[in-house]
Amino acid sequence: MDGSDLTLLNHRNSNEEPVIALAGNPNTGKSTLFNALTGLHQHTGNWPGKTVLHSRGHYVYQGINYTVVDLPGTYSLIANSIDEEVARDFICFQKPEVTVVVADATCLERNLNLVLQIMEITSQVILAVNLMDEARRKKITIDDKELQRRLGVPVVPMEARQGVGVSELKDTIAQVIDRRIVPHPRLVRYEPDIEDAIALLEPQIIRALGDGISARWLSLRILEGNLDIVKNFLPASLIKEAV
Ligand SMILES: Nc1nc2c(ncn2[C@@H]2O[C@H](COP(=O)(O)OP(=O)(O)OP(=O)(O)O)[C@@H](O)[C@H]2O)c(=O)[nH]1
Ligand SMILES: [Mg+2]
Repeated sequence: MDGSDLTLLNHRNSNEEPVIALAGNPNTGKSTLFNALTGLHQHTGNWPGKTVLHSRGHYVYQGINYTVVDLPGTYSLIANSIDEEVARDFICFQKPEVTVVVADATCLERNLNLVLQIMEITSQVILAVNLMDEARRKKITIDDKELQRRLGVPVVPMEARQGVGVSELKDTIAQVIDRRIVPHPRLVRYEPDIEDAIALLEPQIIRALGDGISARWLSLRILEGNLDIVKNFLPASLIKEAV
C-alpha cells in the first residue's frame, strides 16, 4: 500500500455508513455486544480466540445506518499474532468512525493496557465496561464518571448479555459521530528522551503522510524498531534516520 492508498482510506465518503469497530481483550463480550447491537448471531462462548477474522453487521439508530465490525480479542496491538495484526490494521488503516473498546469490569486494570494503546492510534474511542453484573457479584464497584474523567473518553457501563447499556452505547456512539461528544484521550507520557525523539519524528511523519494517521503512534513504532508497520508508508531515509 502506498501513500495514495492511505489517502483514499482516510477520506471515507461522508454518505457512507459510519463504521463502528468493537475491540478488546479476549472473552470480554465483544461478540455478545455485536449480537445485541445487530440482532445477528455471531458465535459466542466461554473460551478465548474464537473470533479470528472480523465479522460485519448493521443496525439503525435514530434513522442512521451503522456498520459494526467485531474484531478478534487481543491483549495488545503489537501484532505478535494474526489476531493482533487483524485488529491493529483495521483500527489503523480502515479508520472506523468510532472504536468501542469492550473491557471486563472484573479485571479492568489489565484491560486498560489495550485501551491506552488504542487511544494512541485514534481519539474516536468509547470504553464499554462490560460484565458489570459479574463485577457486582464480586463486590467490585467502578466509578465510571471518574474513569471517564481520567481517560478523557466516554465510558459506558454494560451487561451486554442482558442487553443492559446497549441503548446508552448506541446513543454515545451517535453523539461521538456528530461531535456532540468530543473525546480527548489522555495519552501516556513517556520518558523525556522518548518524548524528545517523538517530537523530532512527528513533524516529519505529518509532512510525509498528512494527519490521516497518528504520527505519535507511528513514531513510537519506529522507536521500538517495529518497522513492518511503517515501511510501506514512510520514505526509507526517514526510517534510517530514526533507527
Ligand atoms: N455475566 C455476563 N456474561 C457475559 C456478558 N457479556 C458476555 N458474557 C459472556 O462472556 C463470554 C464471552 O463472550 P464473547 O461475546 O464470546 O466474548 P468475546 O469478547 O467476543 O471473545 P473473543 O472473541 O474470544 O475475544 C460468553 O459466555 C458470554 O455469554 C455480561 O454482560 N455478563
Ligand atoms: Mg468474539
